[in-house]
Amino acid sequence: MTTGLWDRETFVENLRAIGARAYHDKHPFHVAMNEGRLSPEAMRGWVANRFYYQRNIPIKDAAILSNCPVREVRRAWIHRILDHDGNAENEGGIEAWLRLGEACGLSRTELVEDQHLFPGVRFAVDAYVNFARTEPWPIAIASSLTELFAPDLMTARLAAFERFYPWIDPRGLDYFRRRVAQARGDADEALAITLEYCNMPELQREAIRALEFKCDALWSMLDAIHHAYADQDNL
Ligand code: AHQ
Repeated sequence: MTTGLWDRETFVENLRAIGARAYHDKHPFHVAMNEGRLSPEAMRGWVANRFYYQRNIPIKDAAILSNCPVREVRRAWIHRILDHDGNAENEGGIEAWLRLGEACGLSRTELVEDQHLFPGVRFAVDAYVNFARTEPWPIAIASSLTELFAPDLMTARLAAFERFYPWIDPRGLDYFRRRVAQARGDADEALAITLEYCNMPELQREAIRALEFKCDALWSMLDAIHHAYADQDNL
């Protein structure tokens, strides 16, 4: 990569190249999921462990807000908390994920009490929250740009759930149906902020490293889940 300031197109190209190489859509566990090769036990394990990620997203976003002195950015970013925590009108993503758990045969208690949480998932998610707490707010925002690659993955996942996992009550899939559009909007918003505020060579390189870090966090969550079910012959 060159040493000077990248123009917008080059910066976006370099960000997208990280996803093309390292986003978790290529992880063998997601490949197996989207090919319909996961057992109900492995699917339930993934739903239960991903709940720990989902419940920490608003905490991560509140950390970014608490570090950000720019009112315009806070006004744009703050919706992410209610997107997950919900309010009187909208149940929010955490509630929708609990319903996904019930649709897979997990109780709300099992998810809320993290009864199935693997150490590797806890550590990856906690590392992401701590990254948001300790990195400069534009760099923490850049780490959310994995969402540039999420809509295609979630669309493929939805199709796979409907085709290969009919035992999952389809009403539990509301989370993903809503999230495809939300992820597109989130990614556009985070990209605009990153392009505007990562406006020096070193900040652009830090944004690249933030996206690499986040891809590694998502990847290592799946490593822990994949390991737990690796004895199954189709994984
Ligand atoms: O459901 C996901 C979600 O709410 C978020 C928030 C966002 C962030 O702030 O880092 N990232 C993210 C992601 C969600 N789903 C993942 C998936 O594979 O279902 C993808 C993940 C992401 O791409 O970062």
